Amino acid sequence: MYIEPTSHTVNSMTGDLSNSTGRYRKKISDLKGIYADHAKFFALCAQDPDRIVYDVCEVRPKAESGDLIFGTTHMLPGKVGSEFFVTRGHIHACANRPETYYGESGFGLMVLESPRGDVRIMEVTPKTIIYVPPMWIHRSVNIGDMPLVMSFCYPVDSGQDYDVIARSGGMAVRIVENGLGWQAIDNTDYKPRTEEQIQAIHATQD
Ligand code: S6P
Ligand code: ZN
Repeated sequence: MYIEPTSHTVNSMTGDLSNSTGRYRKKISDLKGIYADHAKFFALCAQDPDRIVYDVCEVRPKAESGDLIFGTTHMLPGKVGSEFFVTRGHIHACANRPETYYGESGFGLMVLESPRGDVRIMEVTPKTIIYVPPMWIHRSVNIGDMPLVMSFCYPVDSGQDYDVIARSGGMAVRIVENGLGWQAIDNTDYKPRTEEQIQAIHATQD
């Protein structure tokens, strides 16, 4: 009648999680339309379409409201032109569901954007917890030259809306290498959300 408690070991270097219930991988060729430099993107895909950008390993108990999903994201280092490797990014389909991320190894950023276009950029370093509040679009970026491993935890009934970013022409900022380190630059393709689009996101809350 009660769910059995479980314990899981995180390999901070590889992101492997013991007794996980699922995993998936995103290769460079899965990430079309995300990066600004299309020519460099297609060149990378032609060179090695199977180049791994990130792996997710998770524990997903039965979908009962009130429960959690938790796991790890392991991102390889790399760039498309000057733009660092990123995850697809999303807002939770039920947008008022929050999330935490914990830095296991490597150096990264969490780029957050509110429906109205406010941007926050948080550094993800080992032993740092990042709180992603309800209603924020979130995307991870590996700004280092080694893998970035993070663990995460969020409510089981969150879901992911990946189109929210594409509908606006990307997130408001892109994270690029500038010779000294990382820099956030404006995404020139970005179209701020209309009031109607903002209200549609708000309407997903329960
Ligand atoms: C899910 C959570 C993470 C990401 C993972 C990959 O809500 O934020 O598990 O799924 O970091 O990112 P993405 O944007 O491809 O789902
Ligand atoms: Zn999420």
